[in-house]
Amino acid sequence: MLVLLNRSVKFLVVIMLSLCMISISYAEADRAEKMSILDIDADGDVDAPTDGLLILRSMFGLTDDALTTGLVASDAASISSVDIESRITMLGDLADIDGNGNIDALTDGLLTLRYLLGREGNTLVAGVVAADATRTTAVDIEAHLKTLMLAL
Ligand SMILES: [Ca+2]
Ligand SMILES: [Ca+2]
Repeated sequence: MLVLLNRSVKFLVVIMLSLCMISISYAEADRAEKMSILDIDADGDVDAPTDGLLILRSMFGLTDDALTTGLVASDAASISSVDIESRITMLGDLADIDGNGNIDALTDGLLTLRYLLGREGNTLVAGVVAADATRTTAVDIEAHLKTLMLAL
């Protein structure tokens, strides 16, 4: 009887431990999602009205206050325009969404913003892909943007 009880306790401990492991790995996956390099204002979410517009404004050449005024999410960690600029710089060539070798507001910037607004297919790419782009189809462009949504 005691042996049986002992076994059940061990069994329970094993179950409890594996449940713990499962919730830990879920928590990690959650955190990883929130570390997208497109989360420019570092508030934990990738949003069109903040992160998308910050990227677009930066591609238009805006810096400092002109870049950030009115756009940093209210729940964002206090983040300076310098930090925001450096986070956008970190995107580097990844921000060349259509893959033509240049980072342009009217193509790459608008593609990013449209994607964050939930557009897909033709409504994502129509009119905003450079003539010399290497990624031209909605499928290719969505795939590239999707990788940017993932953690570094
Ligand atoms: Ca954000
Ligand atoms: Ca480009």
